[in-house]
Amino acid sequence: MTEFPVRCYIGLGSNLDNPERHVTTAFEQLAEIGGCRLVTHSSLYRSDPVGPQDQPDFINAVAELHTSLEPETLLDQLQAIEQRHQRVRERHWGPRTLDLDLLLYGDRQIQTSRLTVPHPHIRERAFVLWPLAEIAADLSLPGGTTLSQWLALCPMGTLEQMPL
Ligand code: A4P
Ligand code: MG
Repeated sequence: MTEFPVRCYIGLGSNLDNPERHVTTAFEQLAEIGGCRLVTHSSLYRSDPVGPQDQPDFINAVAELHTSLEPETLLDQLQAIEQRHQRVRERHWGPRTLDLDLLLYGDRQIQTSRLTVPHPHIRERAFVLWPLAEIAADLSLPGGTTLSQWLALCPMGTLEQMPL
């Protein structure tokens, strides 16, 4: 942890063009970012789209990354990986080949023009909270709550853990 002192969690999502492949390839690409170590990642999860319904189901997962990069430098690296997946931004909450969200950056609360951390919608999204709980069940969150408290308010809904 000393070389890469900050523990981060990254949310991965895809619903286009073989989503499982996009997400599993992204695990490998996260592991290759300089200044970071990929510690673990969750299983893959399938769920109905949140937001516009006229799009395919999503595959989601969460990865734990330890890093020495500053938050916006890490965001640059995440966006570079999205670009390698031919990510096209067409509509808000619309379909995408790969979305990488910086969910948590240590216990920091960040608000800049490019970055809001914790990611603004985490606490109401089963497709983030349940994969996070798989790899970090005892997590405390900035502001003094715990992941268990958020999970208690967020049913799994259509979320399904996929077999390995
Ligand atoms: N940005 C600000 N904070 C962050 C952060 N913590 N991590 C900025 C990453 N980026 C952050 O992102 C737009 C801008 O947000 C970036 O340029 C960055 O500077 P985007 O990914 O281009 O925009 P978006 O995808 O339209 O918005 P966002 O907020 O990433 O979408 P969401 O909230 O991820 O929602 N249903 C299911 N079942 N599973 C899903 O994964 N995803 C979405 C997208 C909708 N429905 C879904 C899923
Ligand atoms: Mg995003």
